[in-house]
This record gives sequence, structure tokens and C-alpha cells, in this order.
Amino acid sequence: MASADTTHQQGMAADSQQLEAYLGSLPGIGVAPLWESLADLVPVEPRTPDVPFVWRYAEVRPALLRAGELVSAEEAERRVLMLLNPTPSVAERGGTTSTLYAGIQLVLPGEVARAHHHVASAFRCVIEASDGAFTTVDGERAMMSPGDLVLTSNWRWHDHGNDSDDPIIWLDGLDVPLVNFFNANFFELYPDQRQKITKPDNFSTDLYIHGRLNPLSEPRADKHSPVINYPWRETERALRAAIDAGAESPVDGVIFEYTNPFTGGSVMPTLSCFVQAMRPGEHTQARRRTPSAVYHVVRGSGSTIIDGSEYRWEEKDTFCVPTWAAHEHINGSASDEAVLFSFTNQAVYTSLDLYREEVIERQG
Ligand code: 1HN
Repeated sequence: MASADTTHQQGMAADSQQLEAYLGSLPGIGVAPLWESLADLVPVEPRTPDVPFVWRYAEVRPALLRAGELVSAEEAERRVLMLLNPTPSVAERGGTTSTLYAGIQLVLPGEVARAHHHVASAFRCVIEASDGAFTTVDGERAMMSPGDLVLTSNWRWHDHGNDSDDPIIWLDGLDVPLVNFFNANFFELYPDQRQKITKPDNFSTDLYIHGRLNPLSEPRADKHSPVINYPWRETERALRAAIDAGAESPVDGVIFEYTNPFTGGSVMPTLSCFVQAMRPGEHTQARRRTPSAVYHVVRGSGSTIIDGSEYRWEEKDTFCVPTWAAHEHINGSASDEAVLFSFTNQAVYTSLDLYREEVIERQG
């Protein structure tokens, strides 16, 4: 007679065989057991496939100029090198992070990047430009200078031109991975290469220049900022005033969000844009937050410690910080300020009640 113990083991074997057969039958009816996936579906803390990375301008710029020799703007539609996250599943979707797209675009003298529009919203943060480079958005030419932030929101017609003698190069930021996640993208070409110009150059920049005086001639724009170009000269003036006033936060140094003048909220519903300045030698407090971020170094050099590893950056480099990664910035110069432009989907996270942040212990 078998002992109680053996009987028990036989019972287990029979059970596990039955369970295996049962599990094997489930895909055939289009179901799966939640109990095997629950911990992945509802992690204790946010998880992400994104990894930190620094795209070095000293490497990207020559590669982009080479593209200028090999591919015309006409052939390319947009001559851009995408800044892809090293994680293949993210890169496959054009992701710099899971929810953000960034690229570096080149328009050579005399070229036109023809007019089109799409549901995905975009901005340009200008890296190199001489007088005569511009983007036209819904009938307004926005002349572009280094440091300018130029918006091409959801479904606005936009084409780029360069009547200067030098290449124009900028950082593109888009919400493409997010819009495509929602399967909500549409695209359409304008009937001509260039759209019709219907407004004076820099119309919206001039109209909203005060920042607290809104023109009553214009319709209230709640979702997308009506301002096309946020010029660097004004940004720099604001940064300087805040630095002089001592308006610093221990986490970000002096920081501003670019806003929609009608709402005071983000410039676009899907993209939030920021600019910050750090004093010489400043080492910020560490933080983690749910939205991932892409940073672009407008000025200076230094490093960012991300989840315990230090990532060095130089002027004009671009780097990403994944969701919920601890990060703190260090201005590596003892004499010069460092200025970082950055963008996130913060407005999306906030509106969906998904935004969380924590200020934490420094790692370095
Ligand atoms: C786009 O339309 C532009 O208009 C730049 O300059 C980058 C990346 C993905 C999809 C559309 C542009 C883009 C893009």
C-alpha cells in the first residue's frame, strides 16, 4: 500500500498535468490567466524599456551634413536623423523614449522642406541658423535664430525654408510615439511645395510679445498655443532676470515652462517644454517623475547622474531620462552657467492623473 506521502505526490503530478493541459487549451479560445501576468501588468513602481542615452552633437552633426550631400530635402521630405533609444522595441516605434520622439534636422541654403500637416504635434529648438531661415506655419513665416522654440501644432500646415547662406540645424521634438499608441495619426500633403503666406513675418511672436497682454482680436486658443516662435532673446532675458532675482529651485535651478498665453498651461496638450539655467558648479537635488524627458544642452557642459550612472554632456548634445529614473544635474563649469532645454509629456500625465514626482537623496 502506498504511503500517504506518495499518494499526495501522485495527486500533485496529476494536478500539474491537468493544469498544464488546461493552460495549453487557453490560447485556442483567446484567453490567458491573469494570475500569471498580474505583477507585470500592475508593477509596484513604474517600469520602462527606455534606457538613458546621450546623443553627441560632435558625432551627429557630421553625419547629418553627410546626409545633406547624399539625400536632397525633396527626396527626404524631411532630412532628419532620429535620436533613437538604444532599446530596439522603443526604437522600432521611432522612440527617443517610449512616449517622446526627437531628431536633428538639416535644411541647406536654398532648400524647401515641402508643406504638409499631420496630427502629431511638433516643435523645433533651433541649434544653428543664420538670418533667412524660417518655418511657415498656417500662413505665418517664423524666422529662426539659435535657441528659438518654434511650434508646429496638431494639423497646422508647415514647411521649412532657408534663404540664408548657411545650413540650418534644429532639434525636432514630436509626440509621435504617443499619437501612434492611440492610433490617431493622420497626414496630408499641401497642394504646393510652399504654403501661401497670409500674415506678416513673426506675426504671433510680435502679437503676444508681452506675455500677459492677450490680443482680443484673436480667438482664444485653449489647447495649442497661438504663438509660433518663442524667441531666444526673450527667453534669455527671462532667465537672466530670474537668476538676478535669485528665483531658484534646488531641483532645477532657475526653470521656466514655455506656456500658452491664454491658459498659462503647456504649449501643446501633448508636449510640455521647459528651459532651465544652472549656476556655475551647481549640483541639483535629485528627483524622479513619471514622464520621461529629453534634454538638449543649449549652453555649457556638465553631467547628469541617472539611476546611479553619470552621463556627461557638452553644448548641443541631447540626452534622455527614462520614466521614474532618479536624476540630478551637475553644471561642470566653475565659471559659466549651463542652460538646458527639455520636453516631456507632463501635460498628458497631469490631465490623466498619472503625474507623480519625488525629490530624493542625491546619488553623487
Ligand atoms: C515632421 O513632419 C517633421 O515637419 C520633422 O519638419 C520630424 C518626425 C516624424 C514625423 C513627422 C517636420 C518629423 C516629422
